[in-house]
Amino acid sequence: MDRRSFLRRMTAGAALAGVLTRSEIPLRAAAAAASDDAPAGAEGGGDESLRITRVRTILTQPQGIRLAIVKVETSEPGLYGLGCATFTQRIRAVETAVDRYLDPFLRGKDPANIEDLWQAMFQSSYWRNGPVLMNALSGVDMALWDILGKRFGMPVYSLLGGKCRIACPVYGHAGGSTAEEAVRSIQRYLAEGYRYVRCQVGVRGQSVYGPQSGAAKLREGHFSGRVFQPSAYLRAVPRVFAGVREALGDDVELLHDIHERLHPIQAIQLAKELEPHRLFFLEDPFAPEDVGYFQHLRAQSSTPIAMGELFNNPCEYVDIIAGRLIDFIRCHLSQIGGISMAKKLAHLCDFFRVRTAWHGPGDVSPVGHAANLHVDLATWNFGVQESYRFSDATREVFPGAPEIRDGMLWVNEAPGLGVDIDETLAARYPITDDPPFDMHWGELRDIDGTIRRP
Ligand code: GCO
Ligand code: MG
Repeated sequence: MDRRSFLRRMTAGAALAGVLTRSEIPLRAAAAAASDDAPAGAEGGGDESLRITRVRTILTQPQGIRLAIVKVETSEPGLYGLGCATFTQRIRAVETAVDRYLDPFLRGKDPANIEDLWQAMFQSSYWRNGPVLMNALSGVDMALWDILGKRFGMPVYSLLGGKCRIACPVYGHAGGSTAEEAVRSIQRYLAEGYRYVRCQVGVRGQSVYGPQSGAAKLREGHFSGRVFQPSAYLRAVPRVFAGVREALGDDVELLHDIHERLHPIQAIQLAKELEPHRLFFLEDPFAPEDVGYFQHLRAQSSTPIAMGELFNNPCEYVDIIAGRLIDFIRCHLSQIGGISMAKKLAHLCDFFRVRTAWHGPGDVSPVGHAANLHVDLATWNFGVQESYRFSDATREVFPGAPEIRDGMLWVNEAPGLGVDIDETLAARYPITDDPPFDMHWGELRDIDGTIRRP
């Protein structure tokens, strides 16, 4: 192929199909340098003719939480990748984004061009960011890394630079309405070898994020559904933490999630009041809409701050990282762009001494937890990992799911992400569409009926 016909082919290809093959990307540089033909496959490695043949979602809920898996199939029989695209509250919208938009967009493309495909998917809707499209894209991104690892026989953490640690410390979820209850709950984790425990605090009569405590006497005229009063919660949390520290001493690392439930000035008060109890981190003190408050918090308290599970968009996190306003970034990998974006974000954080603590609740599938873990292993500035206990049913549906031992999460050393899905078993746990928006989110109110953040 001469240089002119090559450039014509590139222009036509880019305009009509958006296809950049692995052999064309280095060739473009060669063309710019006015060199002659380069042999196909000059960059070496892999099968040049490998193509994406199908992209589809698999929805399942073995543990009662709707999960969305993306499967990217290739032209090589048996070679496929899996990713997590779980946005449980809007799962049918993600399914549509993957099956109706990304599948036709990606068929015929080279699965090895991960960065190029990421950018192409990202630009392809023109209006971008937002949880539905980012989950769809992230699921594909993770699956492409999975394929790459399987193809070259390496675990994804190796492709990302190799292990910085043997396994990753995780935190468990404890809580109680009194210090005594919380201590008992934390001790169960310590007995299993955990060194980090997140402790949530129940308030009688209120629907807090975490442990539920008994009902309170209702007053006539008060809202009688799921009630949350920020000031009652603000008073309860420091009391419980004082008792927990006194009972358990300094060894255990304690964490707490405000879940953006307080008014911003109350979150600042709580960070100050918790200072004597030396938290490992205080999570989500503000909603993403209120990130402007971080500088006020920072000026008044040295309690370490973690933030990020609700972020989608670099505009939301770049400034608070570069401004040294948080200590831990805890984005949800499938909300921000999968492994490709997580590694960029981890590197950005590295320059500002911010550590990672990726979001790892039950509405991240075992494939998503594996993605967290592979990034954790390859990240020097790793902080801690949130963990979730998979049931036996979940482990059967997802063979190879990462395992917790002695308070650490262990990867299996299989190529790729190391987690598979048994589609026959997954089909035995069809997702429930009714109610379409579970967990009663959107129904939390103050006693006067005012909607509160979930
Ligand atoms: C956490 C989170 C989750 C979210 C949930 C939303 O820190 O683990 O706050 O529990 O509430 O993922 O669907
Ligand atoms: Mg949280």
